[in-house]
Amino acid sequence: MIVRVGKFKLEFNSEIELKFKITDTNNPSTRIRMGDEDEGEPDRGLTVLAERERVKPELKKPPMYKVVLLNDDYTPMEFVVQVLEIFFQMNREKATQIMLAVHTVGKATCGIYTRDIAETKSDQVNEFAQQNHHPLVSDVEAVEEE
Ligand code: TYC
Repeated sequence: MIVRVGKFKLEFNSEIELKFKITDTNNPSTRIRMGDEDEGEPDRGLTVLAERERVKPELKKPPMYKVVLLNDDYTPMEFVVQVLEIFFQMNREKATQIMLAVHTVGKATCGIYTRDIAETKSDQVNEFAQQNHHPLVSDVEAVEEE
């Protein structure tokens, strides 16, 4: 018996068991031709379908964290606006809007980041406020996953 597998032409003179794996994932089926084409023999072979490879699960998105700015009664509004401009790259208009949201609601999100970046930003804000003798505090909160 002659078996073609890809480029190979194999000849067996007794019964055999073949085990193989289709590795070309773009082409999930392959023809195993049996019967020597060169000798004009008919193809008594078969088409083999690849078993679906267990697909690796997609990489999960990292959990995200909000940097939240908290209201207090003493930090000057102008200082809060500057903090938002410096540490969260906001323009004056956006910074003023967020500062007023904190002032009226009690807290507001200034940005969403991966954990390390959120914690670093929050630490930087708190440090900067302390250095300038303002009680302004920010905190980090996990974003709810959907
Ligand atoms: N409430 C402060 C005031 O009236 C202003 C302020 C805004 C303070 C936002 C903190 O995160 C803050 N001066």
